[in-house]
Amino acid sequence: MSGAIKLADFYSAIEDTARPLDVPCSRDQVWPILTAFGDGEDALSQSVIAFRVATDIGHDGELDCRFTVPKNVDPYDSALAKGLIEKTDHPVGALLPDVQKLCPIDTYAIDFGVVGGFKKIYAFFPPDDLQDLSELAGIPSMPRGLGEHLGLSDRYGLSNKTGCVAIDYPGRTVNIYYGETFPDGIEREVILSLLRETGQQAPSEQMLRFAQAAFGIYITLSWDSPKIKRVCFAAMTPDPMRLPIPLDPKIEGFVRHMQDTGTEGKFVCGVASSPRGEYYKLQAYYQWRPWMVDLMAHPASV
Ligand code: GPP
Ligand code: MG
Repeated sequence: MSGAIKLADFYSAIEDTARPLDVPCSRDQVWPILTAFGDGEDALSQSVIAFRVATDIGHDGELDCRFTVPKNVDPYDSALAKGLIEKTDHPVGALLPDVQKLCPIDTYAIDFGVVGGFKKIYAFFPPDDLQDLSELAGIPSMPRGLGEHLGLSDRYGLSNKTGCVAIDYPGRTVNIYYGETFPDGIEREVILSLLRETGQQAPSEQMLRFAQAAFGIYITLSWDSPKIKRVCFAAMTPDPMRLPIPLDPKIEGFVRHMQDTGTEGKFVCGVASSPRGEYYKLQAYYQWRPWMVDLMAHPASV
C-alpha cells in the first residue's frame, strides 16, 4: 500500500478483515481505540499496521490489530486518559514508566482485540541500541522471571539483549523479544532442551519442524510466578497456506482476504507453547513501512 491510510479506510479494513473470521466488529468499540493515540489521519500515515489471529481457544472469535503510534505520543498516558485502561497498583501499571526511565525508546505500538478491546503496548528500542536483559531484570516492576532466566541466553545462543518489550494490561503479562535473529534457523536439540528447561510441554513434531525455521524467539512472563508462561518461535512466511500446519477454514478465509487486499505478501507466523498446549499465530501486515525491517532485525523467510 503506497498512499497514506485514512482513518475511515482503516476502520473499514478492520470490518472487512473481521468478516471471514465471523468476528463481530462494532464501530463503538473500535473507533475510540483508533483515535486515542494522536491526531487521526496524519498519525496513521506513517504507521505499521498488522492484523493477527491465533489458533488457541483463548483467541477463538477474536481478531487482534496492532499499529505503531506517532513519536510524540506516550501510549500509556493516552490509554489512561481515554479510559482504555484503568490506573492500578499492580506492577503492570508501573512497568512502562519504569522502562522509560531506564531505556531509550524508538517507537511504540499498541495492540487491541476487535472484541476484547485495548490489550498491549509495545516499546521498541533503537535498532542500534538494543537493551541489556540484565538491566531490564533489575527494574523493580519487572516480573521476577526475567532475572531468573538470564542464563538462557548463554545456554541456548540467545541474545542477552532485547529489541522490544510488550506489556499486556488485561492479561498482566510481559513479552520479551530476544534481540538477535537466527538467519540459519534453530537446531532441533536447542528447541527441545529450551522448552524442557523452561518447563513447557514437549513440542509436537509439527511445532519442532516449524520452530527450526524461526528467525526469532520471545518469552511471556507474568507476576504470578517466576516461571516462563509461553515460549514463542516466529518465522516470516510469504504464504501461510503452504505451512505444514492445520488452519481452520475461517483462518484460511482470513489469509485469502489478506492476500487479496493489503498485506504486500508479508506474514509472520508463530508457534507458541503455553500451559493450555501449543498454538499458532498468524500476523499479516496491512500497512508496511520500510523502517519496520530494522525493528524486526532483518528477519529471514521460511
Ligand atoms: C508479536 O508478538 C508482535 C510484535 C513483535 C509486534 C507487532 C507490532 C506491529 C506494529 C506490527 P504478539 O503481540 O503477537 O504476541 P502475543 O501472542 O503475546 O500477543
Ligand atoms: Mg504474533
